[in-house]
Amino acid sequence: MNAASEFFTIRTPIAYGGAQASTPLAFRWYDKDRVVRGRRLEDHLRFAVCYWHSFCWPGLDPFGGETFLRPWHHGSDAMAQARAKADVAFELFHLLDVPFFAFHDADAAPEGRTLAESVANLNAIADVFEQKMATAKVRLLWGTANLFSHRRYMAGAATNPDPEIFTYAAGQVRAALEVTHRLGGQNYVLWGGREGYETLLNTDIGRELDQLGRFVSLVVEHKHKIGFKGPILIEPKPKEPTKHQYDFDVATCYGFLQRYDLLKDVKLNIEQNHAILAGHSFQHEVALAEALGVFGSLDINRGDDLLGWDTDQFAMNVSELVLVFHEILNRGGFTSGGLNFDAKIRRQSIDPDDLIHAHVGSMDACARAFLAAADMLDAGVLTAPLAERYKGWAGAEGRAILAGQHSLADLADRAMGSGFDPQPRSGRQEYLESLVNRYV
Ligand code: XUL
Ligand code: CO
Repeated sequence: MNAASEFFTIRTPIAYGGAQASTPLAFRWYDKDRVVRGRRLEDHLRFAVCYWHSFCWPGLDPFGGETFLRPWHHGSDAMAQARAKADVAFELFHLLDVPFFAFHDADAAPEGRTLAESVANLNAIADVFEQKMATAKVRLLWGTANLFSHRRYMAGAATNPDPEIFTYAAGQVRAALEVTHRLGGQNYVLWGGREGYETLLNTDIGRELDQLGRFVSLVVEHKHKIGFKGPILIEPKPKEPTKHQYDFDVATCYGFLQRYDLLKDVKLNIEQNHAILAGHSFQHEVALAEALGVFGSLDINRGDDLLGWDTDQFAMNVSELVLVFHEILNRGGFTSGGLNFDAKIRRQSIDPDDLIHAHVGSMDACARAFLAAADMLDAGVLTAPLAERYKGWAGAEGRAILAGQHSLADLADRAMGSGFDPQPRSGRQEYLESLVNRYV
C-alpha cells in the first residue's frame, strides 16, 4: 500500500507566509532562510519530527483504546504495515519541510520472535529509510532503542535484577546504535525508560546505579569502536513509568555522569514536561545543563501545570520558550542537538491534518520565541544587567578570591577593617520581568 500521498489533504509543503498570512496553514514566524545571528533559522532550530507519537501512538489512554484508526495499525503483515507507516512519515517530513526526524527501533520495525529477527526487521526498515533519505531532505537527529515497552523490561533494562535482561538490552542497543550510525544520525539517545524503582523493599539502589553506569559505559565504548561521532544523550525524567527514575533531573544526571566518568562522551536531552514533573522550570533545567557543560538537545513539548503526568502536548507557550532560547542562544546555540517534537496530538485530534497543524503551530511558536530571544540578546536586555550585577566578581578582588589567592582569615581580616561596609543592592526582578514582556 502506498497511500501516503492521500493520507493528508495537504499536497504541497507548508510555506512561510508572514504574520498576516491568510491561509490557515502557513508559517507566520518560521522563515527558515532568515539569517539571525549568523545562521539560518532552520540551522538554529533544527526541528525534528518524532516517529513514536506521530505515527505509532494510536490515541489510547488508560480508559480507552485507539481513536486515530491509522491504516497501518490494521493489517496482518507487520513489515508491510511498517513500510506503509514509513511512507506516511516521510510524507509528513516533506510537507513540514523539516530537516530532521528521530525514532526508536520499535517505532520503525516490528518485534520478531527472537532478538535476531527483531534486528533483521530493523535493518530492513533502515534500508527503506536509507532509500527515502537518498532523495529527501530530512536527516536523522537521533536514534534510540525502546527498552521499556516489552514485558521483559518491566523491572528495568540496565538496572534489571537479571543480568540476562541487561544482555538482551545490550543486543538491542548495539543494533539501534549501528542503524543510527548508518543513517548518519547526529546523536544517540538513552532514555532510562524503566531504570528506576517502584519500591525500595525489592531494590538495591547502589547496585542498580552501578549497572546503569556500566551499561552507559558500554554504549560509549561501542560508539568509539564503530566511529560514531555524535554524543550519547541521556534524558532526565523524575518519575513515570516508575515511581522514581534514576535520571531524575539535570543535577542528578550530572552527578551520575561524573561518578561513572562519562562526562566526556555523554550529554543531556532535556524535555519540558520532564522538567516540570521534577518540580523545576524548563528554563532552570536548560540553564543548569548549559552551566555544567552537559547541554545536548531538547525534546520540545509542554506538560499541563495542573496534571502530574507526562501529557506531552505540543509546545505553544511562547513566553516560556523565549527564556529557554535566550539561554541556548546566549551560549552559542545547538551543536549536534536540535528541537525534537516529543509531543503528541490530543486523543480527539483524529484528522490526519491535525498532525500538520500541531507541528506548524509549534514550529511557529518556537520561531517566534527564538526571534524574540535573539532581539533580547542583541539589545543586551538581560545580559547587560546580569554583567552589571556580577561586575564585582569580574574585578581584581573577585577574581583573586575565586583563584584561591585569599584564605578565610585574609577575607575575615579585610571584613573586620574599618570602613568596610558593603551595601545590598536591588535584584530588580519586576523591572527585568517588564523588560522581557516588551519582547514577548
Ligand atoms: C518518555 C520520553 C521518550 C524519550 C525517548 O517520556 O520522553 O519518548 O524521549 O525514549
Ligand atoms: Co523525550
